[in-house]
Amino acid sequence: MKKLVYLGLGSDLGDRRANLDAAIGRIAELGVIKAQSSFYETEPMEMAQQSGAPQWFLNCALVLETELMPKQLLGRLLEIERGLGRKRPRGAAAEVKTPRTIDLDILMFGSSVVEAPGLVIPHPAMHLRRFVLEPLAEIAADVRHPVFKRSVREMRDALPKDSGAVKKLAQ
Ligand code: PH2
Ligand code: MG
Ligand code: MG
Repeated sequence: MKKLVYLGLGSDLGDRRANLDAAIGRIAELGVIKAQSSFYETEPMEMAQQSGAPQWFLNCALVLETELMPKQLLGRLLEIERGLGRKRPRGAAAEVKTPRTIDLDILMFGSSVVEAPGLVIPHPAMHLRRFVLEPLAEIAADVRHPVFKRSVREMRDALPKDSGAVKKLAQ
């Protein structure tokens, strides 16, 4: 059965735009991309201390129509991340967030709620993140969070002022 899936993409390492473009090309093989947001330069949040000024992220959001099930989709997204050079630290180091060539997050999967080891949908932090909600509101403003029952627009408008700067780039 076809489902509409909402994805968040981010990169803060290497050629960020090329990384996002390559990821979008690969994601298009998993179904039909129904909508793509603008690209946003976003202030890094929750990242490990970096030497020098931390690199800002490039973020965007997609709506993907796919026949894949959540676990299958996660597996394919992780493959794409690895293919684009994403290195995931193991053990204790996995707890701190370090720069990544590409990060592909399932934000919502239709109105499904999933809580499995390694996969929680909706993404547990999506409602707190301006770098997720601004791009997503561009393409899915009226979609409702299946747990909080609030629309993406409502969640975006409820973010505190200091939830990180985002700058929409011209197309
Ligand atoms: N992703 C994170 C942590 N912090 N900050 C921004 N601006 N953009 C991101 O995509 C991002 C982040 C964890 O995946
Ligand atoms: Mg993420
Ligand atoms: Mg991720």
